[in-house]
Amino acid sequence: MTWTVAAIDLGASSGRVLIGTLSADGVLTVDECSRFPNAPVRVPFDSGDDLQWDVLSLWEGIRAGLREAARRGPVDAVGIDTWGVDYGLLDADGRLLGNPMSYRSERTATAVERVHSALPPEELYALNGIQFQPFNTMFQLVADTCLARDALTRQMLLIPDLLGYWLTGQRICEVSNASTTGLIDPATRRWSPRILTTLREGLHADVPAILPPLVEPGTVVGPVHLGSVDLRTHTGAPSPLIAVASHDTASAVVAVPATHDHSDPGATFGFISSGTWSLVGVELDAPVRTPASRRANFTNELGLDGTVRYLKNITGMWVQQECLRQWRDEDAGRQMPWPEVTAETEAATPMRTLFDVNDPVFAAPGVMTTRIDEWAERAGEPIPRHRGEYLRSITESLVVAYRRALREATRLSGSAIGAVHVVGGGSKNRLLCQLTADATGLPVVAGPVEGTAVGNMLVQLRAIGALRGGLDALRLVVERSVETDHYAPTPGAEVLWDEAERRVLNPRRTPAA
Ligand code: LFR
Repeated sequence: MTWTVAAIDLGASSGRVLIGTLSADGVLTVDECSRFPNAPVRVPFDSGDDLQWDVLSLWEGIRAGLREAARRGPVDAVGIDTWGVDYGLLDADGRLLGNPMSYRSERTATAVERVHSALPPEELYALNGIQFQPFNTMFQLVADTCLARDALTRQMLLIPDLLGYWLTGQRICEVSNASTTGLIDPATRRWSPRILTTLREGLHADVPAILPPLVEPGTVVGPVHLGSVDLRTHTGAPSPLIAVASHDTASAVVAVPATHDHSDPGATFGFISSGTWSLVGVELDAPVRTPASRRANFTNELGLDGTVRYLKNITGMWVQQECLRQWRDEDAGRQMPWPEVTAETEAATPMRTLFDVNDPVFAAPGVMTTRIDEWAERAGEPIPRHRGEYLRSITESLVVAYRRALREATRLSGSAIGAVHVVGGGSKNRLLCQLTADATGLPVVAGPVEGTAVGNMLVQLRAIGALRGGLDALRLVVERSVETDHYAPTPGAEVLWDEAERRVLNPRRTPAA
């Protein structure tokens, strides 16, 4: 028998509904059913502006996508994955109190200070193992306690769980995404009592009162109600919503086709989930919460089946996406086509300008070329002269960050990496993958490009009994189903990247404060 599941997969720049069909011989095929745009929207208030998510247009996109899925045939299950950390607040009737804020909204500076004065960063990291990011949910929630809507708030739902509530009426909090809140103890996979008490008693932020019950990925949430359209399984029952590994990165890591492709059997795999962000790290059985890990800003997010995703957030394709947006605006709406982006990147002089992609100056939306120029000027790097040089510099600077993160992940976790798997959009970027192999001296396996959706589907398929086994069994399905591209490191290339890393880490001139 064949099984069909629908994955709702929302990223920071677009949302999709995809259909996955598992054939009788265990091969998964993925078809896009619908795609809709997503971007944080700048909205003014009395003394400034916020970046908010247009969650209602996402909801419309999801409903239209599911209707299309139902039109194509039976749907045995539905699952949702999205970016992490952000949430909606509900009142006592379950009504959404406003658009969810985007993690790119700069509104947490005071909240970070307040949290850190109650729980110093070292103590916090020893409890939650989560890298410091000013947008971690805990800081956003503390910032929200100063707003008028706080008085009305009865519940917090992370984005996938909010959409899941709208589809099923059930309120839960799936644990892989909950780990991005900074409120979870990654060893117990439960809310951290110490953190919650400190927020409530030390900061008068009654966060514990608004948290829904935690569930592990694979939990059946409830039947999906779509209003006028019936979503039905092959047996005619209402299609269930499955809580998948709802943090997009967690789903992407499920879909890494790593089972037996390492030359060294003692080695694990490194992963790069490459999209708007690049999430770079290794999969572990237990969290690493050492002081060295905190200083390197590594995070212990939770994965499927008790795993820990030990990784670092790297500003990924974001800088390039913002440059392309900027050039489109400057060119009266003309979008630079992909073949042109690739050709100009490949033609530009290698290693001309390098910068630290993780510098917070690149976090907010806006004109990136000026920020790259300023960074380069401060660091004594040449300023890019044309688009190709900007694009090349972004790609190579990303590779420097990948190499560094993979080396740190190995050192800090004590694991050896046999191969690096690139999943997501970046897996189609040949230059990025080859340079990653060169810079790390490791073989790179690229694909699936639909990593997040594939991981989402695999967890659904296992939950409804269409697949059995652990992560290895799920990853075997990916190996069988997806063609991957393989890149071998160019002999001797690694040393060039030693110098590249030095230029980024120790620029000739000290950047201005
Ligand atoms: C990737 C991602 C990252 C998270 C960032 C913000 O899409 O989910 O893992 O740190 O978005 O939520």
